[in-house]
Amino acid sequence: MDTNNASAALRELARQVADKARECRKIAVLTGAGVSAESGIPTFREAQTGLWERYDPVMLASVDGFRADPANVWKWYDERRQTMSKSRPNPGHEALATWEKLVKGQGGAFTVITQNIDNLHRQAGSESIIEMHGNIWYVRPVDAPFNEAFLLDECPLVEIPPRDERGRMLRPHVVWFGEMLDPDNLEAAFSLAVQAELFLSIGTSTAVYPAAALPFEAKRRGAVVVEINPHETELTRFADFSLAAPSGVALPLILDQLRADGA
Ligand code: BJW
Repeated sequence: MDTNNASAALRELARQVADKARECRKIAVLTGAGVSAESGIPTFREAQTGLWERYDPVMLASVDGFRADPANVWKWYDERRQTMSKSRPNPGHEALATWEKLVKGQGGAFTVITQNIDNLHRQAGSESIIEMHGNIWYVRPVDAPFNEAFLLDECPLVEIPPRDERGRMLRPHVVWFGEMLDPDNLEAAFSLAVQAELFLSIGTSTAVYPAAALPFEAKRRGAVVVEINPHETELTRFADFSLAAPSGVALPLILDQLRADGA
């Protein structure tokens, strides 16, 4: 579906969201794997196409899995790095970056809180970004704190598992199941959610905590909550607006409305 084929109902919802957005100075956006689906990066939990259909999350996205077989986990990340290196931002990423500029140009605040590790929001031009689950292009020595992360953009990797110059084994700078998130990121994300006047939850199954708590927290503190997702989630019935469409279609429609009205 492209924006030309969007239904009248979707266009009307986009218009209503744009009307509401115009009244809001503090906007926070939570994104998940669905935002990057149209860039060719598989999501996690979708039937048939999701990564967890083919891979065991306990073995590949947990510390225990990494300890048991670091090379196996690194092979999976190396494959995903190769896929992501060929992926480009799609119209959904681009619309968010443009929306941020519009809002900031008027003195407002606009932040993308992403669960994605693929760097595509930054590539699209978003500037205020919180990467809750890390970044696939960064690594750190096993057992080292978050602030020891550094860029390792060699792709594909020559050595698996990779090591630093002191011979220490490196791990992807991402957050696995059972691991704490970077406390600074977590605090910043919740602070944005409680202050937001408009909170958008886009392309996420709203199934993985603590990120999944953010839209509910925003709603509890009075934000208007918008969900963009072709499928229903736990959030859908709590959302003030639910746009059942791909983000690469729905976000440009909202942006068109904002621009048309000179926002
Ligand atoms: C489209 C679309 C299109 C398709 N347009 N949409 C309660 C409270 C707190 C914690 C827990 C709790 N219960 C359980 C926990 C523990 C656990 C958890 O949440 N488990 C759940 C499965 C229940 N959480 C954790 O372990 C977290 N740590 C933590 O809580 O620490 C404290 C603690 C420690 C010990 C014990 C207890 C607490 C860490 C979570 C880390 C998640 N890591 C991963 C991997 C990251 C690295 C990597 O990518 O390799 O993060 S797992 C995976 O899920 C990845 C994602 O960021 C995350 C969320 O997935 P997402 O983005 O929502 O993707 P999908 O596939 O689920 O959904 C895609 C959606 O897009 C779908 O809805 C589609 O319909 C839609 N879509 N195309 C728009 N074009």
